[in-house]
Amino acid sequence: MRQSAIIAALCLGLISAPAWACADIPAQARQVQAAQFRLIVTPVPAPIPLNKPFALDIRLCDGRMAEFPQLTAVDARMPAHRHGMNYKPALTKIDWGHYRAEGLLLHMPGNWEFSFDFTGAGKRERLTFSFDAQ
Ligand SMILES: [Cu+2]
Repeated sequence: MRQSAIIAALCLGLISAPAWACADIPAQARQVQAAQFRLIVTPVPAPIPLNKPFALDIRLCDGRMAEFPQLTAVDARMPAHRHGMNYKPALTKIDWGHYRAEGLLLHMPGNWEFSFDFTGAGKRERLTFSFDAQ
């Protein structure tokens, strides 16, 4: 009886805990706070290179895993120049709240805005951060 209660508690803990320790955030990661979760984006390689392809490791933290929205698109554009990238990144879902975007390339120096589009619970949300490519 006692043992089964402990096992049940462990199972509940595993279910509600994030798949990834959100405390282990790389120094090169960018963080964006949303209403229901925190977005953590780590470039690979880091820092983001200019004129070379790179990937983004994308994780959701601090929320209930079961309520994490789906990441549907990742993009980057230069607001001042009104253009985007010349390549469309490929987005892969690795695990619940864990994604990888491949094939991004910033083809000129200056201010870029990264965007992350989420869909969940019948609503859409876009999170962004800016990056000065040099
Ligand atoms: Cu530009």
